[in-house]
Amino acid sequence: MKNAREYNFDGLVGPSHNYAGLSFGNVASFSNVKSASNPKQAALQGLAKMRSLAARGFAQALLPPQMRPSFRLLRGIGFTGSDADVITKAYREAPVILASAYSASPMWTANAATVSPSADTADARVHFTVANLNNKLHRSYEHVQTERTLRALFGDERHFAVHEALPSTPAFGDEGAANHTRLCAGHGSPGVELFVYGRVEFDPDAPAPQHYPARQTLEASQAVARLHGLDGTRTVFAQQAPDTVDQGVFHNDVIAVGNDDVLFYHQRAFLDEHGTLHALRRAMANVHAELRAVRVDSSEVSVADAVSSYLFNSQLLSKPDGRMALVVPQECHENPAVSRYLQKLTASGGPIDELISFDLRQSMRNGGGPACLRLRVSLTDEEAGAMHQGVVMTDALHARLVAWVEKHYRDRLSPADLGDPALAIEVQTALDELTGILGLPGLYEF
Ligand code: SUG
Repeated sequence: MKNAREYNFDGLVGPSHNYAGLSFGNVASFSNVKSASNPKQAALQGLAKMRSLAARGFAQALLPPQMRPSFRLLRGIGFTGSDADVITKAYREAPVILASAYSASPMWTANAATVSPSADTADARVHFTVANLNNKLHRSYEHVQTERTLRALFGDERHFAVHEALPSTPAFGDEGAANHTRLCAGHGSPGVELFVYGRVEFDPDAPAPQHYPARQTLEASQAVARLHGLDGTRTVFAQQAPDTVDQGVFHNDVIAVGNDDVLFYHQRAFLDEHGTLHALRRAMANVHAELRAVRVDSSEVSVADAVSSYLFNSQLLSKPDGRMALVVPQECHENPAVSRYLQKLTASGGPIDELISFDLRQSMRNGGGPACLRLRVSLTDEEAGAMHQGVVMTDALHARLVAWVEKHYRDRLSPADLGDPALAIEVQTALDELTGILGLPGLYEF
């Protein structure tokens, strides 16, 4: 077993963070449509989480925001002229598409890619498959920059393999790590990879949600497992309960989270709860680990409470004493049933004995909690040394980024502001400067 640590790569919120109601099936996104956002506060809230977890000794890094608006998207659908012309025309004729081109959704890096650590893969490299996010227009073009970013950070092919996104078609709907969990005895030893999907494209009889879209297909999950060279005896595929998706559980990480040998999940997470646990236990026996399942009953926390509080969109982090901390959004304390449950959980003598809460309200209003905001990458010491170092969170980087945000970000962005061509120039100026701070020249295709 090698010495390995889990790095959390949080998405740095971009300067165009806004509420455009673009994610049908995501209750928060729909509820806050067209309200004004505060990009400055959003970025500072995210940075505060990163700094605080780094200060606790957890390995913390970041993924930079993407360039916005996407002129490639806007010009590709027929808006012409100068950049200012393109924005003005798009705002007049297709404001929802302009909002899609301006979306700061790459902040939810749990959807950037699926990652398999080197302990699990056939060629002993860390594998990344960039998510195509093809279910929503505003996320469907993220993969181009995400691939570029991951190659800039993990360019050393002796240690890392970055795969481009799967074919962008409904059969291969892929939302990345939000539907993937790894269970293991320790980060440096082989683990079991659990892929959770919402529907099956090529089986018309398979159950599927009726109201909201299932964004991840079995076919996509299987493709990622193949690309990463995973061992079939240590890979489990499980379907989400379709009626739970219909209640707003648009990714599995809204209803379950795993870490080391612990799976913290809601009773209604999986279509076949017992079958899923059985498959996990059998697979974990192959890596000499025993599953510790922490099940939350509907009688204690309803699916509706789980969705509104984002209890399961939490980070489960291993502490040096072997216990685990649950990183929750503050909304969990504001929901009486969830707050009661959490008090009981931490006093139960089980694996989770501490809560760490953050105010992530700006992201939460678009349906993104602590777990959405981070991509987990387990790295051996050698691999950690081989990645780009400029994105690793330190006090010094935190201070520079706070000053950068204070300088460039607006504290109010309303839907009408997206029609102002000056915003595009502000975003470009900010991100250009960011490449210098992070030591990533050429990160963006201007
Ligand atoms: O894809 N919201 C994101 C939230 C992603 C949360 N990620 C995880 N659960 N891992 C989404 O639905 C809203 C954008 C808007 O409406 O402006 C949005 O894209």
